[in-house]
Amino acid sequence: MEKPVVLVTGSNGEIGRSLLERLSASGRYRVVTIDLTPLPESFRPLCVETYAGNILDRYLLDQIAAHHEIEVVFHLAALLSTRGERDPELAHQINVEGSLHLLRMAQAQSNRLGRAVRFLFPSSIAVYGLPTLADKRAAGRVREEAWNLPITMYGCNKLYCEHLGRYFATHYRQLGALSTAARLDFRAIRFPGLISAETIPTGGTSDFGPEMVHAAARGEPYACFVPPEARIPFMAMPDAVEALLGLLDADHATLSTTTYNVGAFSVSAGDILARVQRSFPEADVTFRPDPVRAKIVDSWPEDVDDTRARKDWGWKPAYDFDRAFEEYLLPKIRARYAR
Ligand code: AKB
Repeated sequence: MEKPVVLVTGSNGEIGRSLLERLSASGRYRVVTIDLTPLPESFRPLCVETYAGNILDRYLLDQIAAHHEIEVVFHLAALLSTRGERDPELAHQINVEGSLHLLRMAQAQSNRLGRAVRFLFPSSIAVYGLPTLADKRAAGRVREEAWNLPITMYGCNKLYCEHLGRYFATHYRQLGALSTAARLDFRAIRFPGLISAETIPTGGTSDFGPEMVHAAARGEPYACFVPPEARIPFMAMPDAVEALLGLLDADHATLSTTTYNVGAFSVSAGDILARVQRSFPEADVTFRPDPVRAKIVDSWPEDVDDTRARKDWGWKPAYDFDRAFEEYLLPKIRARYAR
């Protein structure tokens, strides 16, 4: 039997590249990708087909769907929180209209195949909005339903798309479709800030974590845009990819919701600096808070309650803060910059 086709949007981004490697290592799928920028040569052998194009191009999406029997979609393409504040309308277009196009395409595929296409959507801690630091401290680890009051366009977009996905999965009926039409199987994960050894993020607000680590490893000075006490949850990239695959593989019957928190470790910018200095004593880091970006980080929770993901589909991060540094970030980043 042919392996199922997986479509990855935003394949050239941070999560995308790690996911492609992991999907290829699993040997279970044929991977098709779409990203605005062409995939680097080294990633092409991991895919059966790669498209350079825009997810707002419905004609292109229809073409992709016509050429492949897509059974799984990882819709990773997005404009992140800092970039989204610079151009909120563009963020809305990409994050909401783009997601709607993908959902519609996947729904049509479900109907065509006669079974539910699984649609994996990376949401974010940006859907939360704690109005004050006192609220943030008092809230501690937030549950999925709490504080859904985002202060960024990106956070609003992610929260809305979680609902859009839930709507497609539970209520949507295409006009004229047979009552037996298969519904989309939508599953979302609210990711914390992600730290990858391979790539440096762009346009996000949790970027201060990975930027500090990479700058120290490169021996470059870094001006951190949040104060040392700014704290949010973070996760090492391999855990983020495992979370996506864990939720993908979960039996639908075990899922009590369409959207899950996942956590790993909660640290402040000062904690990250202290850990960086242990490995790179020469690290030249200063704190120069940017009021807009610091406010966004202040509005995000200190930590998330991921009890539901642990219970429903066995989520458990492999990397805590120390292990993420010792066994993943430091060895890989050192090797990367030595090259
Ligand atoms: C961002 O900073 O915008 C993202 C996120 C937390 O979703 N990394």
